[in-house]
Amino acid sequence: MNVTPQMIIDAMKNEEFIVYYQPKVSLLRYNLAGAEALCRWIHDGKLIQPDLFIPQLEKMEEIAEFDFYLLEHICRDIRKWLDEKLNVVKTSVNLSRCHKMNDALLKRLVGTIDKYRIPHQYIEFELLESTMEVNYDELKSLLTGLTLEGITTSVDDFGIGYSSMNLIRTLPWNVIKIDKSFVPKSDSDYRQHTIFRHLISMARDLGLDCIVEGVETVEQVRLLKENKCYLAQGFLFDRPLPPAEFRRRLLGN
Ligand code: G
Ligand code: G
Ligand code: MN
Repeated sequence: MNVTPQMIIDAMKNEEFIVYYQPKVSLLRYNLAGAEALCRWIHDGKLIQPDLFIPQLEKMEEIAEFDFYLLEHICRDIRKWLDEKLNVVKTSVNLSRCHKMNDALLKRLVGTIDKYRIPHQYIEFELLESTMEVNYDELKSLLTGLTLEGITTSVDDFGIGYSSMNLIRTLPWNVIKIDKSFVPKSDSDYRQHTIFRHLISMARDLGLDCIVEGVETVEQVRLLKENKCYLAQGFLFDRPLPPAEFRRRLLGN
């Protein structure tokens, strides 16, 4: 699909983007422990998955406005659920690495969350592992600012970027989200198992929360628990759910 800036601007204006919510599950009691907000695009009557347009969008300036647009929608949903007195859970919001990581970004993120009077503990930002282009000092200042606001941050897709170790050595993250490609698919893959085990224990020893994404089998759940990782997100539990369906999950929570 060939996406142009104008298409994105029009789609935002026409409210064609919607937010799905994928549950994060606690493996201690199998209850709802959080959610990740993931966008979908209803274009010409079809539901378009983000990997068909986000990579192109990330090459355009519009990605910044797009993230804010999504954040507004997410805050609006959470406000509605809070008003309904549902047991709201922390929702993580993907933040593109293309933003200019400055004070203005921090102010606008917090400003949006506050506009909807969302208590800060209900929001987390997921940032992809840094690539070479990210300015380290700016990223540090953004993460520190969010921490001071009581908003948690998570390293998304941990393990597949270029500079993972450097990124977690000195920056104040709260959560490491292990990329789905690191989840062992068979018992016999020694290298895969070893890396997986050590990623989880490293996160724990650093005092970071650890969640594994892409959990698809009962066997993988067993492996997570064996390694004392008790948070999972994946198709075994739920796919990303439309808001009405996710709301029903909150009702039962
Ligand atoms: O299901 P999934 O196909 O939902 O998402 C594919 C990719 O698109 C994910 O890697 C996710 O980080 C990215 N993505 C989904 N929603 C958003 C969003 O609102 N903002 C940004 N920047 N990326 C998103
Ligand atoms: O932002 P991030 O890359 O973490 O987005 C999560 C992506 O992982 C989304 O595209 C989501 O649909 C996808 N995903 C979530 N659970 C599973 C799963 O169990 N298996 C696979 N293959 N993909 C998943
Ligand atoms: Mn993510």
